[in-house]
Amino acid sequence: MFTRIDHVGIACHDLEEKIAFYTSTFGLTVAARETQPGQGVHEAMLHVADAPAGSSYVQLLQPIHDDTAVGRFLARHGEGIHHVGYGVDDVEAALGILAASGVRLIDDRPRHGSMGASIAFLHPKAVGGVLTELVQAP
Ligand code: CMX
Ligand code: CO
Repeated sequence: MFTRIDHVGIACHDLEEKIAFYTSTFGLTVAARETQPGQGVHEAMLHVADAPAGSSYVQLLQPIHDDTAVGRFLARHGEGIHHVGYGVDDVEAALGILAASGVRLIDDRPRHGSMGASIAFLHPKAVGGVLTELVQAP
């Protein structure tokens, strides 16, 4: 079902500070910067590597305000890994298979994600405490 790890989502208080850290310390490059009001985040995708199945990224996430998914996460857990995003060829097909096998979905249909991707989330309580995202690249 999964073609690669597309990205690891990391929650932070200060996007500029974390971009500076990841670019200067690890030599990553900023592939995209977006504000996604529907997800409640200011974000940056930092390119890590290319592979035959597609590229992989670190997704840095700063909440637009406290009453958002990432805002609540920061209040509870502090900064750190927020979710894992896996590449899939067909997000709707993957959701159908997972729903049929009883996995609790957050999204029963895809929504718009970073860099034009089609995405959907699985509930962390269904995945051993790991918020899990399916990513179909455009
Ligand atoms: N990882 C693991 N567990 C998480 C979690 C996360 N990222 N976020 C919340 N939880 C857990 C909480 O710890 C809590 O557990 P307990 O009940 O055991 O204490 C439970 O989920 C509910 O917590 P909450 O504060 O009430 O959480 P929310 O109301 O924010 O709902 C969730 C949680 C996962 C349904 C919500 O965050 C969501 O819909 N996320 C998907 C969208 C998203 O995260 N968008 C930002 C990223 C965008 C992108 O990647 O492009
Ligand atoms: Co993500």
